[in-house]
Amino acid sequence: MGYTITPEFVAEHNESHLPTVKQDHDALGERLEKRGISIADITEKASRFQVAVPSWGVGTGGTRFARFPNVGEPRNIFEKMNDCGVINQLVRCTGKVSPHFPWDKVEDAGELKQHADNLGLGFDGVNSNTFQDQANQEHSYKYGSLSHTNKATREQAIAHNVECIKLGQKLGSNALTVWLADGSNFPGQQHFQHSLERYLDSMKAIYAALPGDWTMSIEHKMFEPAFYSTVMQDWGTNILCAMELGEKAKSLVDLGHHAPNVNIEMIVSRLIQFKKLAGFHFNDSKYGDDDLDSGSIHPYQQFLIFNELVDAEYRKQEGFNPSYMLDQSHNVTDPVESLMNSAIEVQRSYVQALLVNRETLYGYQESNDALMASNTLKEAFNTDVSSILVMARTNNGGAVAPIQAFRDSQYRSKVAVERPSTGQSGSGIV
Ligand SMILES: [Mn+2]
Repeated sequence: MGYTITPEFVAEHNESHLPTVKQDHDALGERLEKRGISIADITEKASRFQVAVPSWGVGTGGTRFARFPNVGEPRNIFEKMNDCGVINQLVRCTGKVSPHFPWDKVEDAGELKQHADNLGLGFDGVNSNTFQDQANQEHSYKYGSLSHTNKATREQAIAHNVECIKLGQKLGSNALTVWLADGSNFPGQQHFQHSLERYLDSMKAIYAALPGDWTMSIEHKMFEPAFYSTVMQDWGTNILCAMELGEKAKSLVDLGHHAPNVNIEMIVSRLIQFKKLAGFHFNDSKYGDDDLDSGSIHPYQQFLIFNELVDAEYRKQEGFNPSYMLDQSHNVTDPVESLMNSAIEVQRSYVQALLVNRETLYGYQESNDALMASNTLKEAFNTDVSSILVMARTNNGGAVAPIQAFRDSQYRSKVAVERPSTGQSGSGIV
């Protein structure tokens, strides 16, 4: 099982902090009460919030130029699960892990499921990988996979996705996320319509293999690795394909997969309206698909996205059941620390959005009071909800200060002894 942080260690870490935390929470409770908000209700909702972590997120990522490995990196899915277990133990809002195949493929899925059960973890959506060639692969994906001009290559990519579904079923997952790197680097290189037709035909074959209670999450991305055109490039193409494929196909929003300054919260609203929002890959970015920690660059944007999500929840919007996940790459931080930080920041946006007085906002919208409508959102965003997050976490057995607790435990240096470097890692920017 490897070295792990014990509940006793967490309890000891919490002990000295808890009286202050309670005071802060009570003080915030009094202020919120004046705004007609029950802090007990909000804290309860916060404690039920969940965001999944990606298996590839616990390894050090890299850029197109280099990768700088960290000591004590997980060498396989079992060690990745151990790290994810520590994350959830300290933050208590990351109970599910999203695996990526074939990186996380194991001989015995039952053994992996048991390992997850022992750590109190479940599995989120499974991810296929047709953006790189595997050893001994018959057909190369150099010129595409599901949309490739060659039928045998497409069939190989379809078979891989179907295999991912079967592996996911054994792990208790109920979603397949398909991100496609297919595209072109030169004008004229690819026939736009024909390549999308081939993609759709392939996706129909995968959809046919999808169990009844599964979701097919389609992930779009504007560019990279293709630099001129991408087959599944934006939410427009995404929702069109999801509609064409059927009810179980929905669109996944990765925050970094849009052009700078795009109004992502509005895309989210559109997807909600047409019952096509599969969920999210949360991360942040300054320039492109930077995969930076959630809320590190544009926390207000993340809040505005949650404003749409909480609004849909408030209105009891039909067919609204998105799944939340982090999708990041860590080059200069410890991945466990960054994932904990991001999970907390995503949870923070959710809690801030819960503070928006919806009826007041609707009133300002109806009377065209632009300034007060905006200020209603700002009031919620500017409220420091840290004590709610701490209380939600510790009520569930988590740590008051997860990063401090992680550092004090010396987890990384202890597992480094058990994990000599292999020089390989299933991680990257996806
Ligand atoms: Mn993603």
